[in-house]
Amino acid sequence: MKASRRNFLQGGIIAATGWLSGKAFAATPQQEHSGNEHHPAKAAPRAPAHSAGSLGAGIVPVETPDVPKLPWTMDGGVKVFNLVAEPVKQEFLPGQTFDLWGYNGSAPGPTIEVNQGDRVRIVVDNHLPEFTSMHWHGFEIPVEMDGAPGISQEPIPPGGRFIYEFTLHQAGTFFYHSHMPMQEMIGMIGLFIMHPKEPYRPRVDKDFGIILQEYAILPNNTVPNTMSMEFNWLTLNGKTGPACTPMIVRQGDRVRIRVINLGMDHHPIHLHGNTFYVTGTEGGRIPEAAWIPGNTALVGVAEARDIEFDAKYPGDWMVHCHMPHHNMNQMSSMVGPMTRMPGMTAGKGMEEGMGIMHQGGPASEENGPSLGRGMGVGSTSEQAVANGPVSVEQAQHAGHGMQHHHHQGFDTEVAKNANSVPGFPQDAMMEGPGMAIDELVEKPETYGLPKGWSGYSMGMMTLVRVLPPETYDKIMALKNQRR
Ligand SMILES: [Cu+2]
Repeated sequence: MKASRRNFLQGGIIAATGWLSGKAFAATPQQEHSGNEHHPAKAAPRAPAHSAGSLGAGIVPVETPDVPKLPWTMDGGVKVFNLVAEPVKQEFLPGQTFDLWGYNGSAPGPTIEVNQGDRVRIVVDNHLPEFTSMHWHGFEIPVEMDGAPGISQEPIPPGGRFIYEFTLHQAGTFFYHSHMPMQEMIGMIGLFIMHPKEPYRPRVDKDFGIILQEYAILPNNTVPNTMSMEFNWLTLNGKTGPACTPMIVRQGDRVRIRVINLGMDHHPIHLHGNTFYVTGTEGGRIPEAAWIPGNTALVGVAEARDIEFDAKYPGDWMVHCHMPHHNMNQMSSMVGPMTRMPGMTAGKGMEEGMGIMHQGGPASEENGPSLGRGMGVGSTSEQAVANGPVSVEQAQHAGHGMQHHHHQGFDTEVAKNANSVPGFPQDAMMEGPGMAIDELVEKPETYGLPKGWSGYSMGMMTLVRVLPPETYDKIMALKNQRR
């Protein structure tokens, strides 16, 4: 392998020079435009393809729960990937499917996993109805490959293709994303893991990757409002609690979790019951002398944070964003008293929120406590609200969960005088017979969780399950059966 790497590099330089020698923005061999017709990938057949293996000794593959890996083919010494930018249907929760844009049928897009030193070619096909461009976030690669539309390349037109090719000398947690901001907000990002040649010390037994995203989707809509500044769907790897697949760990394992964030908010990611060290950023590995212990890592927009810990303590440990509004699903229907008090207005816009009043004062009857919040449809008292996180039918289908309250002698989940209590509702979340959907989100990774658990998992919330060997083996066996 090493002997032939020199040849890959030479080949790459020729390819890059070929692009450079073309006129700026002119079609070149690496930029094929084919009008509006969609065509199957020619340069990168999707099968047969490699999907794992070929990592350095002692390095474990990254698991990205609920997100597929992107397979590749070899062309000489070059790993060839094909990413198709396209509209996708993404199911955040059972029965809650939204129209996003992503890659290869998934938003976020599939995870790319390579080794430090690899030469990679990534064929990007644009099956969107508008221009796009792919940026390799944090990559130290030639500027012609940077994916900055109008600067380093002409954007890729609908039906077009751009072939990126570069050699990767870095290692760490990186990502790819569309460089069109509104496309970023409708899902267009994916993890790009570069493994080091030698495993980091101490080496880990489990390595996970999580992408944080947020969407503003009005009730009875399926398309995110990418201009909104408020968000009601918060996702981990394109799923929202309780649909996020738990991370399964054997007690005693050393665990790494890589978290990246692309959205309009920063997310303090908190791990219960364990102290971790932040061992890496979007720039790569942090020297051990600079590791900082903690249990909450603030993952800013466009940042990556790697955390590592020894999973000493058995238990189902929550991992979640600690922004309270980020632990909710479809919260616009349940913004406190706004949904409850007859005659209260809601959904006042930015202008009023900034104090530009056309009538009345901020706390006047016209504006009310909703001023500037812009919650819009679903939070007004004049409209029927039909946007709970899960339909009653689905909850009934699940057949248990928070209904255990009834078994304990409660007639309803809320007190009879609830409407007269200032501040109500807060954690009622969804009224009606239960919101636990254990059976709908059941999978090997949820084996053995307490009945009704799913009723308390919302938004950016998942679990690291540190399991004794028997339970760990049982879940692995269930996973193998499912395959
Ligand atoms: Cu958050």
